[in-house]
Amino acid sequence: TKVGVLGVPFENGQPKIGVGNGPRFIRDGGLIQSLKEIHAYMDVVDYGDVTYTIDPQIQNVPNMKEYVHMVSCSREVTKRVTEIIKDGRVCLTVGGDHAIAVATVDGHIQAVSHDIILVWIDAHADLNTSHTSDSGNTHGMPVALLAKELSDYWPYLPGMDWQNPVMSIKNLVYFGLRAVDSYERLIIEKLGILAFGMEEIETYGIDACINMAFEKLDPDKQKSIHVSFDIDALDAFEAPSTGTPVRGGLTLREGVHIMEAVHRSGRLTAMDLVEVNPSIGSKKDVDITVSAAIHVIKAAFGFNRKGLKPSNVSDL
Ligand code: DIR
Ligand code: MN
Ligand code: MN
Ligand code: MN
Repeated sequence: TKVGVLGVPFENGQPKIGVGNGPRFIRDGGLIQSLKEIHAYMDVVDYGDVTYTIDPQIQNVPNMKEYVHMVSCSREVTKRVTEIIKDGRVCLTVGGDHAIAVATVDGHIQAVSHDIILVWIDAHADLNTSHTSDSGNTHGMPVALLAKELSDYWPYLPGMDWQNPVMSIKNLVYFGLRAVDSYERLIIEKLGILAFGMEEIETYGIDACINMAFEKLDPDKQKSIHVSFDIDALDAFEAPSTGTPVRGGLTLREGVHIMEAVHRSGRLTAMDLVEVNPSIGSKKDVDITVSAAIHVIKAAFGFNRKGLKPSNVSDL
């Protein structure tokens, strides 16, 4: 397996400082080594962190805080993600807040020239537009920016011309929802978006939910998969160091179970792990959150809880 790791220390999509240190803490927590230890064929390249300069031409947009930052950073992230995937690597992007996912999904779509499936694992739907958002925080907007079904609901977005809303909401599935705003709920129901919120996960169990999702979105098993994993999808006890924790969430085991199924599909092409904020909580909280993030990532890239067979023994 060839993996490319990209850090995006972006924190202007929401008001809490510290989430920009996510990439550093997750690397220091042993990310690269943990990936390399999954099995003997892991080929991991760390592409470092994305840097960007503000484009002075870009104007702000009402009710999109730090819009200019988001646009300037996104341009750079899209380019880098496209390059990594075109190099034949699965792109793992470590955030940073969730506003960066507009660019990672866009970069993925530009690299593969066919439909993708977007698996959005989050307590929140991130489906607000600048008109519906109560907070004006752009990390609550990425799915709405990507969805072509919602393109008419946006004002003109200067500097976003590179970003075509090419993603159909028909290729999206949510896992872990439990803090959904009223207009987000309206859109989910009106457009019939596939969503396994906490209630559905309790009703059917996590394994049935992930199987239903793949069967519905990609019955021919041909599309490449993008997973956007907001660490706040996990329960607040499992991942306390995050900007908007919500109780009653996924266990780490459920998060790992989803990612093992994604790995087994063989079609993971890009994954984001976002919203780890090392400035929130105690040192122990930060350690728990970072290690949860690494567990989820390892499962996505083939770590198996059964253990590995010794590589020099053909028959056991
Ligand atoms: C809320 C919170 N729906 C908003 N969103 C968060 O600000 O739009 N997303 N926390 O992760
Ligand atoms: Mn969230
Ligand atoms: Mn999110
Ligand atoms: Mn593998």
